[in-house]
Amino acid sequence: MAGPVDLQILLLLLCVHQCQGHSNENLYQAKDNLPDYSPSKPTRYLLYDVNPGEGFNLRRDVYMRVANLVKFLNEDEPWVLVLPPWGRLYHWQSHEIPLQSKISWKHFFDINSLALHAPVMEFEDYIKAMGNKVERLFYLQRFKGGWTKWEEKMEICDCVEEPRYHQLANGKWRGQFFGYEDFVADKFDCMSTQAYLLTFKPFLMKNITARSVFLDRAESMIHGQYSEWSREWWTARRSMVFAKPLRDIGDKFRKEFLDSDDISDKTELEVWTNMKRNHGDAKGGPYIALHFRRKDYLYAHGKEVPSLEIAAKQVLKYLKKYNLKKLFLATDAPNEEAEEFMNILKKSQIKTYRYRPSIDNLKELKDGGVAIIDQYICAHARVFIGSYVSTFTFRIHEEREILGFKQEATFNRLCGDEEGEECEQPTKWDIKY
Ligand SMILES: Nc1nc2c(ncn2[C@@H]2O[C@H](COP(=O)(O)OP(=O)(O)O)[C@@H](O)[C@H]2O)c(=O)[nH]1
Ligand SMILES: [Mg+2]
Repeated sequence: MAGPVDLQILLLLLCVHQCQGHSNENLYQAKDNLPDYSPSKPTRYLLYDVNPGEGFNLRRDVYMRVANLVKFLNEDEPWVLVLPPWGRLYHWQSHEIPLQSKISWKHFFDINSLALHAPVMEFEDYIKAMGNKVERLFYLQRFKGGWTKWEEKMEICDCVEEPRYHQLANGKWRGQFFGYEDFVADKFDCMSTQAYLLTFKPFLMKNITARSVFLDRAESMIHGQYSEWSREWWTARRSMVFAKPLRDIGDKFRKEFLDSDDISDKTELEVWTNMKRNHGDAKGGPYIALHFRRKDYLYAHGKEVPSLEIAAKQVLKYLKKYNLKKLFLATDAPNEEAEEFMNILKKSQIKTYRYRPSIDNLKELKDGGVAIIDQYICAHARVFIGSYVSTFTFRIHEEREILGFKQEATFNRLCGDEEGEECEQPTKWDIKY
């Protein structure tokens, strides 16, 4: 039987074999490639997409990585980040809305705020400027044979799995491209990567001359050690301000049903680059907000998702502790399930509020807009309770860190029935400026 060392050599050979047929110049070595600075270069464009199975809130994290890459590129060369249109997400299932695709970023986020961090443009605007194509397309993949040891490396290689692109008779490449049927890539390659996002910078500057570059499976790019990266991560995060129309709807709901407004709650927004709050500056509206993740989480995290009865019991305890009477509920639960939960709380004289748009509003806002309004209202509560390892919950934690809430009012979660009420609470994710 092969020992670990033999196995490593074997895997290495396999990889070399796998990559044969490509010239050596495809092998990219980070250390040898320091960028040369030339201030008069024309603007270049970075496009990206994410594994189709990923949800809305992980995609927001991938955006932060790519935005930081573009920010760092701009220290030496002008690059613009092209925002991947939203759509066809697994969770966006409202049957009232025919097709949730080709949704621009301005629908969900404040583009001017994003642009204060890194230059960005919508995909539609890119097409107007550069046509229905991108010059180079890289499908990021793991190294065949997996990880041997951690070292940064990137290599243009044969595809490890069947890629979601195919070549047309004219030599161009077709793929999903967010549902834009006429969009093509001039040249397509699979690229094995095991690298921090900063390492993509010299690669893009030195090894590639294309004006436009598309990185698919951009979630493979990693930020690096959180201890070294936390400031950059939070700067990108702070720039992701929700779109004004969504905030306005959230504010109206807060005022109308929850006696909550920014002046009394001490949650006024400023331009994010000027905004710096301490823990405890924000007070929040007189309600508790709960993000109760159900649906696929019942199967994926059954042990940590409580029954409705036990969840209600936990919520009542929080309401009592903070002397509050109102609950705001954000959930992906089917309606009947949510109603049942609310009825349990009603028996204890607790009034539960949910944001429920009319069908016309839903068509306008789309599932993503409703999700953001839910997150926004949760972010403004006196106390927040979230769901175990939900990225939807994590984005609310961060929003509350930005607003300046006390951490004990933010980093709470429901405990599963078997876990008991003293279950491990979420890691406190300190904001860094
Ligand atoms: N409106 C609304 N949608 C939710 C809520 N919880 C989950 N969802 C939907 O389900 C998706 C959850 O997927 P994701 O963003 O990946 O978060 P995660 O799966 O909880 O980590 C969200 O993007 C929403 O579309 C909620 O409280 N309110
Ligand atoms: Mg998810």
